[in-house]
Amino acid sequence: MSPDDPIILYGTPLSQPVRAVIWLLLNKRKVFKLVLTNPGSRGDRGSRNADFLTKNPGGTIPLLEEPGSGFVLAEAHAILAYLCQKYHWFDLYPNDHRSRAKVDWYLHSHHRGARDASLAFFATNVRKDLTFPKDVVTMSKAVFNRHLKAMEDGWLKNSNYLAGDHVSLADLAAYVDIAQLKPKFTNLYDFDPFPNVSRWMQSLEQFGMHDEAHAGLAHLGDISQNSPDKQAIKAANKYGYNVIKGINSNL
Ligand SMILES: N[C@@H](CCC(=O)N[C@@H](CS)C(=O)NCC(=O)O)C(=O)O
Repeated sequence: MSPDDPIILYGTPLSQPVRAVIWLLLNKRKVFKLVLTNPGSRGDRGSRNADFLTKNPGGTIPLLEEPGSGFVLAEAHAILAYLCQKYHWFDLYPNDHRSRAKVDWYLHSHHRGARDASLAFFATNVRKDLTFPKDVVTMSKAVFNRHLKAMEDGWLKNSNYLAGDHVSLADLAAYVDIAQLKPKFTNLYDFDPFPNVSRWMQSLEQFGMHDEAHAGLAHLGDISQNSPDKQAIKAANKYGYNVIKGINSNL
């Protein structure tokens, strides 16, 4: 591999943390190669096979790899922050200490907050091959509901976005977990009691490359009545992958 080869992102378009990284890269028109990697699988293209584990012992997607140097980095928020620092995308990850700390504040809180939306509502509907203990799902729902209320009555009450009046990495990270549940996508959550969160989600639809980054999710569609089967999930990931590939080949 040559250092001039595009950066590699391992993951799938339906994965929320992968989607945050995809959205950033598309928005910044940064060429990358998406290598489809199945979360949790020990198969050839899985995140738990021996080769993948040498790169990311945690066995999760997303994983970023820089050809040439062989530098690898996992954890979506670490990747987002790294990319912004490397390419000077300070509009989304400000350079001054206090503004950046506000973005980090939200990013750290996210892991036991908005992220719970994906276990409580998305994974339980989409990953029928996995069994989630009832108590764990109940707790995740409670954590997510409380987090959403904190967004509604706190972060988004007096400002347009999570870390102030401009879009930042905090918004991308939160949106991918939360907005996947709205009627336009999977339709798994009632946002009517949350007008500030609804207004915030609507604003982020205008953030460049929203539709392209969410093409796979839109292809999956409303799953509130019937859980998607393996074929539907595969087709959605493939659709999202082709949209991303098409954009990259035109950059
Ligand atoms: N905290 C991690 C979470 C990553 C994560 O949960 N990825 C899921 C897919 S959405 C995964 O790889 N699961 C496979 C597994 O844990 O075996 C991040 O933000 O990158």
